[in-house]
Amino acid sequence: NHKSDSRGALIVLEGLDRSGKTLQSRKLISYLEGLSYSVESWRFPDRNTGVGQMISSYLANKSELDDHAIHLLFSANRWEKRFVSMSHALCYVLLLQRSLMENKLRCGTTLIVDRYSFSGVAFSSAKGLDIEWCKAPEMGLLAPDLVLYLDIPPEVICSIIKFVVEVKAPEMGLLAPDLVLYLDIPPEKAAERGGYGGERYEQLEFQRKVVRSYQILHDASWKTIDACLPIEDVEKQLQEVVLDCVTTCQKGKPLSQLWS
Ligand code: DGP
Ligand code: NA
Ligand code: NA
Repeated sequence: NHKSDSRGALIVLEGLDRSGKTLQSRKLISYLEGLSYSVESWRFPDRNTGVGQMISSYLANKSELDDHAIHLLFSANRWEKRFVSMSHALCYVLLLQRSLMENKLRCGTTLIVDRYSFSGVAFSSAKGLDIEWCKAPEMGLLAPDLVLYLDIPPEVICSIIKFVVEVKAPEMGLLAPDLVLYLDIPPEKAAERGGYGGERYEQLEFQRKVVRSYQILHDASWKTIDACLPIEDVEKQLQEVVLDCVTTCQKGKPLSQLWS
């Protein structure tokens, strides 16, 4: 069935701090909305969740955490947006529920995501952590296939199990983006931009290491854009590649998992 395979695109923006990701995400959203596409703006870390608040306090130097521990918190922050839990219905169908992210995409909504797992690996490996160790929590957590809270009538459980079997085993890992837009800026140039230095990682020497880590992660899904060009030029270039990607996904390009 061709039509039901049509979906939104998963598009990620990556780059050093102050490379212009947030501004360009906003511009992409209004561009796609102007063309009547269904589109949402996401960002990682999402500082609004409980985990996100711990990350935010760490970034503001208000708390100290072991490098491994903070790496796992950043990853957990992506996993918590991967799955839907039906806590309000007194039952939890984890993993076999379509993910929050996957659901949006399958319903035809394109997601423009400001940072994703690549930031996770680039920033933690820049501290000296092993790159494969950094990738591991992004690739696939072991989780229960089904957890049912038993305080509901058996008939309801039966219908949930039936639903679960029909949905089939979904992807175990985080979703791979259809397109990674890398906003390329020399660390020295980024440091000259306003607001720099406010958070933990915004230090020139460290950002130089992040660039090297990003270079290792680069693959065919990446598109590098010169972030030193005037804002309007960056905007134009992004619009072109994004439109192309959205069209391909509309035609039913299958979803895939990150680093699998
Ligand atoms: P932002 O809100 O985009 O300015 O990101 C906050 C900072 O956190 C920024 O310096 C990049 C860094 N960062 C983003 N995601 C991750 C991650 O998954 N792991 C680590 N270690 N750092 C990250
Ligand atoms: Na930042
Ligand atoms: Na940003």
